[in-house]
Amino acid sequence: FNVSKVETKPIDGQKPGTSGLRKKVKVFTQPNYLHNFVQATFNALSADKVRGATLVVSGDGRYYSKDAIQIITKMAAANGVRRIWVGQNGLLSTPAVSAVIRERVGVDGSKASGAFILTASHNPGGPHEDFGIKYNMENGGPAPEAITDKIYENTKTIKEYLIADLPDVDITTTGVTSFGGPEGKFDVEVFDSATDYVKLMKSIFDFESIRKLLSSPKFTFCYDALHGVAGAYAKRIFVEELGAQESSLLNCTPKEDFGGGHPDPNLTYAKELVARMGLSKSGTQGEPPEFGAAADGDADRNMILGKRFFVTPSDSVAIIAANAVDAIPYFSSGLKGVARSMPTSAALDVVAKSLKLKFFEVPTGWKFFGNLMDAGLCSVCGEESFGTGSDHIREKDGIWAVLAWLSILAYKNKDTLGGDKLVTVEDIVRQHWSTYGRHYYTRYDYENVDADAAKQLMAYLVKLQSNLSEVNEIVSGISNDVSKVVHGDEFEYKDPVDGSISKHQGIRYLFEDGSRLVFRLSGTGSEGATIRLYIEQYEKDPSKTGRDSQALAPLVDVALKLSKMQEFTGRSAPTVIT
Ligand code: VG1
Ligand code: CO
Repeated sequence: FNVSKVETKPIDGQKPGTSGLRKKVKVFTQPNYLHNFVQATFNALSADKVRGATLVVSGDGRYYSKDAIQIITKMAAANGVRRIWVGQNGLLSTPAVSAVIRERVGVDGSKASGAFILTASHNPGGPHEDFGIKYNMENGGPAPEAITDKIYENTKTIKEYLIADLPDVDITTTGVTSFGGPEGKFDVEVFDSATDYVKLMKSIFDFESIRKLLSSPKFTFCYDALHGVAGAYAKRIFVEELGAQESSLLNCTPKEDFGGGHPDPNLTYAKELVARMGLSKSGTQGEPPEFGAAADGDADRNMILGKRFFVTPSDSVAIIAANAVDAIPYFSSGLKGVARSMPTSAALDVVAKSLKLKFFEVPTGWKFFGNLMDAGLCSVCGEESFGTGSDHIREKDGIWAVLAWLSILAYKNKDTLGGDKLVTVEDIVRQHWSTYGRHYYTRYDYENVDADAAKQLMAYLVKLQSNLSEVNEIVSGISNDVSKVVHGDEFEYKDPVDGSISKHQGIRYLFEDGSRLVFRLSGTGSEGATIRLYIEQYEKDPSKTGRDSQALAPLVDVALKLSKMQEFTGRSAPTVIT
């Protein structure tokens, strides 16, 4: 093949957010838009990570992925990359990409040093919806800010990109296609999307004990991939390896437009699963399964449900951490430490304290956990946004979280599966609350708010936070049922491993009784601004941990009035509550 240099000009707005660059498909398909970003990425990496390197290119299969894979392949060849690895049909979940970078050995013995992941995660897909791209490094984790900043700087000065005149490569069948270029050979290796990931999961969990649980007539199961890429793994793992019935899989055929749905595993968007689990307001058809779970588009998120019971993601990571050593072989020699993102509830903190584990609070986004894991400081971590994971890879992992829960259920039921009483998801959570206390928690999202209005609201909160007596005066005027604000700040993080500092990571109001209000702007939206409001209240008294989430009502009221939410945004209600 031949390589050409194509002249181009900078395009505005190519700044990677919390998890890569996410925009509407019609933005990505503008002339040179993807090309500029990909070349800017190559230029941001050190030469040895490009020339002669092996890179993975795949994603959640959303609309425009197939075209993007061909473009990136041609640009990689032109930039001196030696090999491109593609999951069959371009499909690899985000956690599987991380696993492939870390574990996979190519047919010729090669190892990958990075990946372009093509996904906009939980955002809808299709010609009028979102596309996304992010770069992951040699450790399998998202590029750190030093690299994403460099990529963004490069997009502002780019003048040309390189592209090879390769034919389109068939990505529907596995095997290697080789080409000869000006600098020698270039290979495209297409491989099965699930093999490496399944192998890794089998090395972490006791599949035999999970299989016993799933085959017990007392235990019923349901998994909803929301037509995302998790479907490419669900059948292999849950049905073929673990013996679940095929009818327990919902929406497990990956689709370019996620079947027109919003592939976000929460109580609002995973409607079918929510109804099956008996949690829908409109009632249920028959007896719900004992366990249900869902994934997002790229399968790094998870939602865990019991029969008529929702497990908050903040509780989920705390419960996994509390039980990991007993229930999951990978952790049998102990946890190195645990970590959560700042807005995630402090349920994990209480577990860490009681088990005397190292504990870290990092900014939102998975890239901050990676350094801790690489340094051997953290085994289990999670975010309130339905993300849970461990140091087996450097991304959050939706199916791992489900297997972790199934392992805990198998462990808790190991002596009693033959009897008639099952220890349920709800039992496990209530037991956890009575031991550690309960963190009531809710998140309000205001999507597609006018960007200036959102900025003003945040600026107002930053200013207000510096004067606690004024804050407390306002708070006491709103409600007598909340405690006093004792601290306010803008969260800032110093990475304990490399010393890098991340500023402006959200505004916090901390209350005397452990309650918290957090406000931050989303870094993953593709339109306007999204304001996230996180509300949390701690209840230690076991006689009070059974109340429903109405317990939070006074604090919600304070949050909305204190921030003048309606005044700034014109919104009387959030877009989504999780
Ligand atoms: C959101 C979540 C954050 C998560 C990120 C990527 O970011 O809040 O916790 O890590 O999405 O998840 P933001 O900046 O919009 O709040 V995914 O599943 O999109 O890779
Ligand atoms: Co995701």
